[in-house]
Amino acid sequence: MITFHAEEQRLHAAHSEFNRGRLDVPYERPERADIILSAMQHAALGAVQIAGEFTLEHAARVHDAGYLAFLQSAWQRWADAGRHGDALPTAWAVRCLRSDRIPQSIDGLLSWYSFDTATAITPGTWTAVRRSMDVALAGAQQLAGGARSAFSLCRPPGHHAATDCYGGYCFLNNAAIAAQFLLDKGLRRVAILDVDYHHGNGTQEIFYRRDDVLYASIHADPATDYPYFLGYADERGEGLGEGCNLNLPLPRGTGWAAWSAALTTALAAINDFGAEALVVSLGVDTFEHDPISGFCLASTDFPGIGAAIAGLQLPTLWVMEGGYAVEALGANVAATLAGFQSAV
Ligand code: SP5
Ligand code: ZN
Repeated sequence: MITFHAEEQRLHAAHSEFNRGRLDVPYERPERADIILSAMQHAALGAVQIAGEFTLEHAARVHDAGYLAFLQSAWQRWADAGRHGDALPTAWAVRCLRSDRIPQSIDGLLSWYSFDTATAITPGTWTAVRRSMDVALAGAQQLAGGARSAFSLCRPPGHHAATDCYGGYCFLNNAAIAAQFLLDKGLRRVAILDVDYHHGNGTQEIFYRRDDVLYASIHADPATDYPYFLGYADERGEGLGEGCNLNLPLPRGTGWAAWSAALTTALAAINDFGAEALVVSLGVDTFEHDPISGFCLASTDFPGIGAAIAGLQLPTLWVMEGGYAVEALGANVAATLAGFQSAV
């Protein structure tokens, strides 16, 4: 399988993220992509290539136009206001406030379009985000050209980004943009399997009322874990999309036995849906030593994820999402893809 990446993905580099009452060094940092790239170069799973450039029209198929205009201009507007540090929101239009007027000020806009304090906009964020989208689309293009699989080494990740808001280290929803690209190339049904530790609230929201994309996710129970407000099992899709959303929340402490049972359930749903291609939102923050997560998968479990997914026998695009245990990140990603490759 070809791995796609882009150097400019490093340019998104925050100074800090706010968690638990303190500013931490960001968990989602540029070296993550370097580490995974190096692992892929050594894994001999196939060629490693720089992604070409795609137009923003692909993003506009799943994101709001005003949101895209905001993301492109946010850093400049922040700098024009005389700010130098990370651009972060400070207030949100929650239940007791008005949400019928889109603010005009940069501070109002940062709040309007975001949902957490851990996702800073920095001078290079937009360039990195655009290239991360290119990386996803380069992989999707491979599938559209008949490839059995491709790996899009995206950074920053995407699955928390919704139609018109960012958060969870995510700005453009790379997996959703790739899935939409495949539909626009003529596929009728695409499934997205999200194995990141966190629920992909953005992907769910984007496709919630549609019947051409099945979203299936295995993740930490939102009762205890980020993103807290979405990811429960009773979210099944709405309208046309009813039955096209499958959430499989699991408790903290879940290990391979229960996790792989949920994977079997998700794969059966994807098979029943009649998907013509699969996009995998690949997070390896399910790893037992991940610094922000609570599942207990061992490095030796990851090949089994890839092998089980190969059993679907679908064209499969792997899109990188989370995973923060940098010492094991490269090995865990390469092991997952190697498990897939040896089973196809
Ligand atoms: C793509 C992805 O995996 N995004 C995850 C975003 C999670 N952000 C909130 C993390 C809260 C971490 N709590 C700190 C635990 C320190 N031990
Ligand atoms: Zn995650």
